[in-house]
Amino acid sequence: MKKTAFITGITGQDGAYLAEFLLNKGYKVYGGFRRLSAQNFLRLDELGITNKVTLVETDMLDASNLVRTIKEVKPLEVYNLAAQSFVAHSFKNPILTGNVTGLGVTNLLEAIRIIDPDIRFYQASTSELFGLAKEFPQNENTPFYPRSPYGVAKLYGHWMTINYRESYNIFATNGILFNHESPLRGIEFVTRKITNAVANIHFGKQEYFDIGNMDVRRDWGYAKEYIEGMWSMLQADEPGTYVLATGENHSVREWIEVSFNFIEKEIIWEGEGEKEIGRDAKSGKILVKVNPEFFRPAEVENLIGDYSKAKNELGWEPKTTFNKLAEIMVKADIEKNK
Ligand code: NAP
Ligand code: G4F
Repeated sequence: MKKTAFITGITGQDGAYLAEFLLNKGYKVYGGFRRLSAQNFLRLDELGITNKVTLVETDMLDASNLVRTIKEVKPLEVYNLAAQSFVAHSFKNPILTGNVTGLGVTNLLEAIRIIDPDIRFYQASTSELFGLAKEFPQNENTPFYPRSPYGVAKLYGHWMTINYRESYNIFATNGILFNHESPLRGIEFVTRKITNAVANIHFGKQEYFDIGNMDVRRDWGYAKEYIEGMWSMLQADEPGTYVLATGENHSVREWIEVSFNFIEKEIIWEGEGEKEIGRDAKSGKILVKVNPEFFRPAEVENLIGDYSKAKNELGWEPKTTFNKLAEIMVKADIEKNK
């Protein structure tokens, strides 16, 4: 008989890739989506799998709906990927973020506890838990210090997952994933914002783009590889916590420079702080402008992950380098913007 998985947040970047991966493994895949005034299956459409998954109307805010869904779907594995996942937005919507990204986890865990505690549960934890990081690189034992309403909400979800494991013996696992990107990444996140703008500039559709703090550093990997790690975590003998990362980090500034290289432009930086700009070395045209609108009330300056536990216990390793990831994303955006 086919294994059944339920993915919350199937319309998001990771949800779409995970659905594709599980379908290829022979799973029957159910995906939770929110009712919106206009449907949003763009990523599933892009992967050509909208008709291969069973879409179920769910909202992380409605516990009764989650109980009904778990009862009807009868999944063997549940992947909780739904969240208000944009850190900047969480400063403007802290209560909504707390409800969806934090309490939503408990709504789902309660549904599992009530209906079928043998379900294996994956919680999408995040490197944002480390925030103002206390050690470098960060691993499963590094102390947490979240720096945004999003980070705090995820910390709550992280600990609830551990609590349901310890209190009710549920196979409940946390994946602490560092930033992972792809051509399906939301346009508001910095990597995709940049690769999309670079493609627009290439075609003369845009002159320049605004940016926030370019000196922050992130450990960026390729989303398609990270969702395989999620699946591996639920196939392990025991539930636990695993970091997935690349073990390398780079600044936003480097991401900009590398992305422009693919359209054969070199950036020369001028000025400082809010006055900084990036010019095309050849034409002298301004291509990048710092705009304080994109600064955050509190910043996570520097993250870098140690994935050795995942490597040793799950055999998981990242494969795509920083340059290759930028190439994949710039090329995909050039193709889409043609
Ligand atoms: P994403 O693209 O923003 O997707 C988030 C998903 O959550 C979307 O399907 C969204 O639906 C859904 N959602 C939002 N509010 C909801 C609600 N009230 N009820 C039901 N669904 C709701 O995020 P992602 O990049 O795929 O990330 C997947 C998960 O991993 C998230 O939990 C994120 O916080 C976490 N994470 C991501 C990264 C990363 O670098 N990508 C790293 C660590 C952890 P709509 O399409 O309707 O908005
Ligand atoms: O791309 P970002 O918005 O991602 P952030 O904040 O690291 O969060 C992402 O990764 C987390 C894992 O660590 C996930 F949990 C979370 O759900 C999300 O997927 O910003 C990255 C960095 C930040 O420091 C931000 O201040 O880039 C900086 N940045 C500079 N200029 C910008 C911009 N970020 C955005 N989005 N837009 C800018 O113009």
